[in-house]
Amino acid sequence: MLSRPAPLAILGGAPRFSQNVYVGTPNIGDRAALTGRIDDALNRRWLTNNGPLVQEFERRLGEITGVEHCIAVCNATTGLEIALRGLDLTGEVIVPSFTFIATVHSVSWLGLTPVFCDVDPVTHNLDPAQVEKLITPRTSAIMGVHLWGRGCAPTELEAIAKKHGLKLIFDAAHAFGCSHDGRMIGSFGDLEVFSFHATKFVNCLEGGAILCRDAALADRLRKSINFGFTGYDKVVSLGINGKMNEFSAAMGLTSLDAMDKIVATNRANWHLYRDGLAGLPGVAMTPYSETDRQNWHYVVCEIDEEITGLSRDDLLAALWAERVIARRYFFPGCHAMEPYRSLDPDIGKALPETGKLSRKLLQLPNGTAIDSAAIHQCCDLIRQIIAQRDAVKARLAEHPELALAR
Ligand code: T4K
Repeated sequence: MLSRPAPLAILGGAPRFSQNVYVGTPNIGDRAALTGRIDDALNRRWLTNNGPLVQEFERRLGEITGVEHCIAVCNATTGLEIALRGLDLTGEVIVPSFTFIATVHSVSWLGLTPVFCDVDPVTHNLDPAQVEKLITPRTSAIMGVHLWGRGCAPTELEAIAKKHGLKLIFDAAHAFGCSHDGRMIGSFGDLEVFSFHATKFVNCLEGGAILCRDAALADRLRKSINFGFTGYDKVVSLGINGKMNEFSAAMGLTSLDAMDKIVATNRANWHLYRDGLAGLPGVAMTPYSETDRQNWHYVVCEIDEEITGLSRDDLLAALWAERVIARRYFFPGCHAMEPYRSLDPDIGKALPETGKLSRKLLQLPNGTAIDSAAIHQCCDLIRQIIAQRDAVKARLAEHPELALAR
């Protein structure tokens, strides 16, 4: 006789997991190698300011991406700000709203005006045709984001930038280790910026890197991450402190050693989710190219409420009750957050695809911290929650405190 599945936690059962299962649990790599590197740094008493581990990390980034100039920084957000400043931009920068808030804040932080552009519903990335329509005499740059590590139409955007005499920057926070049409991400546009935050598949605790192919630009950027110093007593330009420290580089190098294994795990997990959710009406996995290099870090699902009969947010609330802390990146879109929301309350009307995606997508846990049994449980839970949608909706209507903020 088949046993009945345990009641869902949102309906009063016990949570399926005994502790939270997160999107973004860090991959650690070889602890002994990590602590060995940290010990070496302590023994050297050289802890930051272009130390040997940072230099090695930069070299390794160059080998992986094939890009000549790789500048390690303390995080990607600061990297974006330093990069934008280094390009001497003015006026407006075209950006997606469907991204992490750091993309847009980096533009505003410099006193530039972010101009929101809608995304393509299939790629989730900037739609080049819409980008071109937003170019004005005030536009100085386009900033694309390779969301989920999938190339943001880089060749089309390079052509548009060239035609209009604009700078082109990529927020490549998600895209380390990925390629587009055979060319490594990191090598497109005027420059690209990776994130190595703890939640990224290769991590430096906090960290990032700016990559570019122009030696003069690289030289300028390198000075500006260190206050504009060129020697002990000599400052030649405006600068800030954007340096990566040695512990971060130790973590980054250890992470790079494990990179191939992490990618293989991510990829295998992604396929387990795909198989576990196969044939479930209204739930579609966002695919990755099997021909280009991918890091398979984000497991993205599109929930079609018309078919599932349950909204993405109600599904998420039920998963959270089970201690599966799935996410709704990037709800509600940057344009709907402050300060942008108050600056132009109607801008959402020009961003219909951003609005739709921000209500449909969810991301599931991936990485080396989750095993196949947990992935099977997550898939099983999604099936059960959708099968019991009427009870779930009734429960959330009775207990709005269990629902996610809209
Ligand atoms: N551009 C884009 C497109 C980005 O996605 C990001 C960052 C940036 C720029 C800026 O890069 P950085 O300046 O950060 O280098 C997380 C990350 O914090 C953020 O780096 C990332 N994007 C974004 C997509 O995800 P949140 O708001 O989801 O929350 P957070 O950092 O609290 O982490 C999520 C979950 O991960 C936690 O709930 C628990 C788990 N976690 C987190 C940390 C830090 C752990 O288990 N252990 C940990 O040590 O932003």
